[in-house]
Amino acid sequence: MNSPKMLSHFIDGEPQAPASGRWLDDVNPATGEVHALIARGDAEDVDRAAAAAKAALRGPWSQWTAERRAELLEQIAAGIEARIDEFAEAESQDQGKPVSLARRMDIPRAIQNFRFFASALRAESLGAHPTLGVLNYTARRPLGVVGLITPWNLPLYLLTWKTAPALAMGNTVVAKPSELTPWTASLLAEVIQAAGAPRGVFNLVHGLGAEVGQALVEHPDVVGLSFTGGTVTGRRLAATAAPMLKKLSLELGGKNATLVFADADFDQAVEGACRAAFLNQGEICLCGSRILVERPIYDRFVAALTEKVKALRVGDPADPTTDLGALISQEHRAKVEGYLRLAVEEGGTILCGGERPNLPAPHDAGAFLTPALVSGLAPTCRTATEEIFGPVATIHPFDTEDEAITLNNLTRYGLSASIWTEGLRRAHRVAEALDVGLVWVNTWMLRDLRVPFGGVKDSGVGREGGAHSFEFFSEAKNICVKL
Ligand code: TXE
Repeated sequence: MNSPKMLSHFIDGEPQAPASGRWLDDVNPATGEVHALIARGDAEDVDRAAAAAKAALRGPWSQWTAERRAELLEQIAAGIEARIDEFAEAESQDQGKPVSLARRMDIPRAIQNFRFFASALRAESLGAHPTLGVLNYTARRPLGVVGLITPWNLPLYLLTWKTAPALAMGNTVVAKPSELTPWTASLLAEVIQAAGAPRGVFNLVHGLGAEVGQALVEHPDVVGLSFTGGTVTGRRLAATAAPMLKKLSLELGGKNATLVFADADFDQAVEGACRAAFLNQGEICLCGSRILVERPIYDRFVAALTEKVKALRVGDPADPTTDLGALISQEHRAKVEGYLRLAVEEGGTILCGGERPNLPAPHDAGAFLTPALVSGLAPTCRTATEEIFGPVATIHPFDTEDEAITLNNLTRYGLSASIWTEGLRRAHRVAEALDVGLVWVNTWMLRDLRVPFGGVKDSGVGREGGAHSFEFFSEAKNICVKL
């Protein structure tokens, strides 16, 4: 067997071993094999990274024009693109998702994040407010050293979604990817360096949330934090960072509804509900895991969706015909299975799925689970309202538009929803009434990077995307000139 890959920190322009000398296992969840060792960072490593980032803020980087930074982002995009297969393989092996999905979605979207923010930077214009004899105008400056903390479900995609606007605005970065999916972040650090970023502009510290994440949140030189992850972690992070008056962006969990009205295009709605529930093994904060269907089509819809879900192929992530790969870990699969037991206790019927598939070695040791659809549950029960973050969707009938809205709004989350209807007025009316940050009509997860992205209630605080990201990663300064 080859010796495992060593994923070091990347600090001040070079790979660096952890101060502790300790390493963590990086497990391929589809096989259970340890395929890399991860630097186990601690507060000392975070301190080194923050010092490098702080020094870089005062270095040549501070003299870079917006145009030059836009060119850097394009170079980074090209650097990822040139290694797209390597990135897709790494993402799949770390996360469990099908390689085909990483190749089609995660990595192209990461590339697009850099291209998009390069164009947005070039197109940016700031306000001026002239009156007789006085000119007020707005200038921007970077925040400074920013901490980016990202989760395991869309590792490169979410890290680049923060890194691109942070660099565009002239900040320096200390990134902390999930300890479960560190590999593509290490590849990204290589690409950023090769693209010509000055040393210390992008730093990466690997390790556990409680050790590296917490130290980053507490570090006095880190003035802004952009976090995507679980709601409990987000709350803890805010409890530490808010009293230090750090700027915070929190993108947290979701328990999103798919609302299907009787006048919807039936086949498109079935297809859309299936994709929304189970893409990426259901491990996306936007997944539609509560499917609400208007009573007249409920039985027919349940039958059609069950057939579709049963036809999804679970297995070898490298097989191009695979729809669902492995869940992120054995522990996470156990959590999801726990919710399926709870669903039965709560009176639900598992219409399909929820089983460990029989797969040949080496995937017999992987964290696979067949996609499950559950009916017969009260829409207020725990299974139907708590974030499971796996291949489990519950399905519920409703009778009126008002009831559908009430059912959507009763969870503590408020990230997204999709509405399926051919009724123009209804689509707008319902979209307005939902307590969420994002609504799709007759589609799901169709993304335009300019639009505000984020949730309400327990789904988070703040918005990312286009000008919203630029606003987060900069300080606006008003300059008033008496002419
Ligand atoms: O996320 P965590 P976990 C949800 C999902 C999942 C649950 C827990 O329901 O089952 O959250 O997942 C870092 N200070 N989502 O435990 O812990 C951590 O190392 C600073 C929704 O994996 O929130 C990782 O880099 N950082 C979600 C990041 O936070 C800390 C995506 C996210 O990990 C820290 C993932 C601390 N004290 C899970 N503790 C979404 N919204 O997409 C941990 N971290």
